[in-house]
Amino acid sequence: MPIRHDWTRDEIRDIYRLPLPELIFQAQVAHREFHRPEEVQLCRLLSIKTGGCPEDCAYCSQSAHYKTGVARQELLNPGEVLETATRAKAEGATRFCMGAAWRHVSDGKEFDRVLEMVRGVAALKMEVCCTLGMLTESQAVRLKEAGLTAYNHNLDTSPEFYGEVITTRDYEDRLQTIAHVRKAGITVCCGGILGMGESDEDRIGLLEQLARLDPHPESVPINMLVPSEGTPLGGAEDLEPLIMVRAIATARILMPASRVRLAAGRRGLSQEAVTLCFLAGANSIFTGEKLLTTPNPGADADHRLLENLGMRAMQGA
Ligand code: SAM
Ligand code: DTB
Ligand code: SF4
Repeated sequence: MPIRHDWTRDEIRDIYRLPLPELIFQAQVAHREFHRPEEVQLCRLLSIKTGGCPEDCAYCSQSAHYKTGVARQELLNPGEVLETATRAKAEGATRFCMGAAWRHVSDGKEFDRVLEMVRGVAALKMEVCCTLGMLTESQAVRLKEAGLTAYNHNLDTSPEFYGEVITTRDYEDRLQTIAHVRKAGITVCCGGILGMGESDEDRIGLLEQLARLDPHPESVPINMLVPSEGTPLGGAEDLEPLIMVRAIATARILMPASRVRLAAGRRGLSQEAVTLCFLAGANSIFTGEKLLTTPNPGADADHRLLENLGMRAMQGA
């Protein structure tokens, strides 16, 4: 099957609404054309600067707009970061992602420190990813020169629902940063969050935006909301897990060559639901006790899960 970038909303809706066995079958066919179905990439996240973010993302424990109990933490030292990355590599992770609760990157000492972290992680021969908020073209170029593999910047939801979740920056800002990343030759990691009270049509709208990017994002994280007390979405209703499965399978069919990540929210999914996500084409997870600020299944549990399924962690460089 050729890789397409001209998917229409109607086509995507038809895929998303297929009977589940047919949807998963089609996702499997797409998956096997581009990936080994028994392999899952293990990625490790680290929050390098926590809390106090000026943005008002309604799901986020790190927004300064809400009282969430997340302790603020200034930018870490490269030494501490490299220690965590080294440990993550020993636990089987091949990708290390550093997140900062910034609205955008500011030039100066702090950005220079991030560049030093990127150089250090790249020297460990791991894929290096950052998510630092909005980025200019020249900042993207400097990150690329430091050895950055990927930049994570999510569209989060459909353009129609976006305003219900975030008011401090718009969809167009997000697309701009993604364009800067692409232009600098860094791979794009871009996805969204499900379980924020959006409709099926919003989930289809998000997938449409992602699948119409040309090239597709090399990495597509599908997060399930981790409700954080104190945020406007702290009391959101639990998402039906099969919606994660449908969204992942649809993403797999639309963007067959991309890595689809079952990102946040695994603690809220049973092993069986996670297994269905793998069958639907997810081929990456975050490992380690913590995501950025919220708990995540530990590396031991993940290795046990993969072993039970007869699957294995993707090997690194
Ligand atoms: N501040 C940067 C930004 O927003 O671009 C980077 C960090 S931010 C935490 C990265 C992504 O994590 C968000 O775009 C969102 O999709 C996801 N995320 C944040 N909080 C979440 C939560 N409580 N549950 C699920 N996903 C979440
Ligand atoms: C993404 O899409 N998911 C990761 C990563 N990109 C940075 C972040 C998930 C954060 C979950 C909430 C937390 O731990 O604070
Ligand atoms: Fe800030 Fe990112 Fe959280 Fe939004 S998601 S409040 S930009 S840290």
